[in-house]
Amino acid sequence: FFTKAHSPFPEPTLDEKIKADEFLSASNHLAQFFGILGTIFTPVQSDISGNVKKLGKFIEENPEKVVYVNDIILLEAGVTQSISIDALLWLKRALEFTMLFIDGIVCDTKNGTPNEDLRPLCLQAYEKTLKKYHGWMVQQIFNLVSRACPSRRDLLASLALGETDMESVVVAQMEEVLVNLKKNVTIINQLYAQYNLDTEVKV
Ligand code: EIS
Repeated sequence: FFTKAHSPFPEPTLDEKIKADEFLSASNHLAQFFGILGTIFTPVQSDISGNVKKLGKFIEENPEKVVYVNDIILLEAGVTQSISIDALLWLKRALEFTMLFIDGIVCDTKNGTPNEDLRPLCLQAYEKTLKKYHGWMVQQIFNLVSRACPSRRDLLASLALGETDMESVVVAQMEEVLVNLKKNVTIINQLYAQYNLDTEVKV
């Protein structure tokens, strides 16, 4: 699932630009990660693919103006209630959550302390990323949904798409994905900070 052949997150250019089409296909691919976790996570998958669709539409409607994710922000920074700025912000937050969750799995594995119960990692990632943007209601839903978090063994098996004895391969692929994913998220965070586009509004 995490293999390189599948849409990887783009390596940013030297001047810190992120190829938009590659970023969106990689994000869409990662959205499917939640589908693999089980049907209860389908709303998460739809939320992320919804963000990706809106951004894809913006790119289609602005041919030649958007090559990089950076272009979307530059074009829309001054627009009040820009759909694209909102979609990218939520997409970035979902990626940040997923990134920390996967990073936790990789780190625990490397430290020789893998834990079958992944819920603590899930909750830690949540505390650090999405929680403050969620109102009481959504926090409760998250809490409930996180109980369906698969075990480490089941997760790694699902991500190996049924192949057995692939645990170390999958973890290595996760580590590989994290490299550019982190770079992409960092750049988007910098741009949102620079243009003062981040918001604390809760859903
Ligand atoms: C954003 O979503 C949209 O993404 C954005 C725009 O519409 C914006 C509004 O300004 O809202 O509310 C979303 C938020 N997204 C905000 C949460 C979605 C997660 C789904 C929650 C589950 C709902 C289940 C409902 C079931 C009710 C059942 C009741 C039964 C009686 C290992 C486990 C971890 C899983 C969790 C991971 C979460 C990841 C990401 C979520 C991102 C988020 O917080 S826009 O859309 O701009 O494109 O229009």
